[in-house]
Amino acid sequence: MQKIPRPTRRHLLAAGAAAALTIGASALLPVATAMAAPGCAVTYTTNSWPGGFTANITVKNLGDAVNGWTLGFSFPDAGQRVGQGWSATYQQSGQAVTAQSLSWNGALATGASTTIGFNGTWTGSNPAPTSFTLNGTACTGSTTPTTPPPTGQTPVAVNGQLRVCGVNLCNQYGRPIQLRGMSTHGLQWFARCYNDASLDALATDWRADLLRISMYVQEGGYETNPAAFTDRVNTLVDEAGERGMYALIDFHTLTPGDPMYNLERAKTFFAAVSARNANRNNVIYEITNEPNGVSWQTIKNYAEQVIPVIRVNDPDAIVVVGTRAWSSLGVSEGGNSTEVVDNPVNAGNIMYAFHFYAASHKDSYRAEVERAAARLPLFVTEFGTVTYTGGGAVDAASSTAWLNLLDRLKISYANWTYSDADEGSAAFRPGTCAGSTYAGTGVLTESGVLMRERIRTPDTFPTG
Ligand code: IDC
Repeated sequence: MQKIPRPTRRHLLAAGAAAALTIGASALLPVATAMAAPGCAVTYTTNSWPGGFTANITVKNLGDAVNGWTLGFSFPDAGQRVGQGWSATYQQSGQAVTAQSLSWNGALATGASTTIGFNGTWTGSNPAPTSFTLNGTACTGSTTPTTPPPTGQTPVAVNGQLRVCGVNLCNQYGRPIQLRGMSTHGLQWFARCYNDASLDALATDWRADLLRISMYVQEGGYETNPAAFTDRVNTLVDEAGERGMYALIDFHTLTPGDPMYNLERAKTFFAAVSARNANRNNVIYEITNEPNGVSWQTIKNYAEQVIPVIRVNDPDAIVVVGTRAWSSLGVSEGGNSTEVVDNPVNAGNIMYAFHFYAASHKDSYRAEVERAAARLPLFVTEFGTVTYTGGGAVDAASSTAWLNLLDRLKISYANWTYSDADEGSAAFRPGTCAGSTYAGTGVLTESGVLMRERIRTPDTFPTG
């Protein structure tokens, strides 16, 4: 077999590849790069049903910056047709299709990506196109970062793309499931707790299904450096995906309690993360953590402005909407779930958040959850075993009553927090994240021991 030299930096530059490519990144390129510039990388994914499909296409520019682009590809089957599209102007002639950029997404810097899509129809079969061009140059690169598709029996491998069915969270087989996992603490404070060893422990020792990525917006969070926090979230989505866990992207609004205060930030953030993660099947979007001091109508208005921003890029992902009074379905401000049942968010494939802290919220809250769960798809995106301050002693009896209820109703949950914060709700003892050991019970607090025990019991994910 002919030996093909590993591409050198000079080869890459001579071939017109991105100057921004580092030596490290060059290892990700196909060996053929030595001869031809990759130009671009494309991922094309579809959701298909008899006669119809939705396609999402992520285009990554690996060549020089462009200002205006045309993506070209051919359908393998003569019966495949482009219908209504978004984020590009589509034309089809025979089996050849072009998608032309719009004014707002025409500029693509080296290394930048954009996501477009369309609804299509098919008659014979619906295979994905096998080659693409960007402004005439063949797209032979690979989209990076690439997360190898999870294999084996991980939660994402078994359940695939989730969707809401009735009041349940359902897997790719349309069967109700419960996801059990942990929430990060604020990324601005506890980034050191989310590393390979801690995430390995979460996936394999805790056998968690879910990582909630808690990105505060205020308190030194997103608003102080949107690009860096967006990157950090995307990296954690990849880390969760590599381990076969779902990632719940939490836009952690808290103070002020009016989500409208962060509406523009939310639109910017969710446009970015939904475009970046459109082709992944492990992402769930939580658009506001704990609205408080505002009406349900205000939260609903916020949701109806943010959800379309996500859906344009990632039409099939589940979105979770926070509820009134710190996501208590209104209860902590004297209301109840009827306000949501009577006036639901005008969007499909959504769930409503419920939060509790076991030492503070007991029977009356449990009764309301049981009542609401018959009518609304609920997701406990955050809860603690302690008081609502995040501190104090573990209330084991109330925590167990809650967890039994959630298990019985198949309500998914994430526990606050997978961190070594010096407070009762944290799973790790203070100082743990300065070390390298996360598995086992030696590093855990009382809350951590209780939660690990519950989360690591075997899942029952139906596959038929
Ligand atoms: C708490 C943290 C604590 C931090 C505080 C303020 O545990 O270290 O100082 O936030 O940012 C929530 C919130 C969550 C709170 C948690 C405990 O979603 O941000 O975390 N809690 O108070 N709702 C109810 C309780």
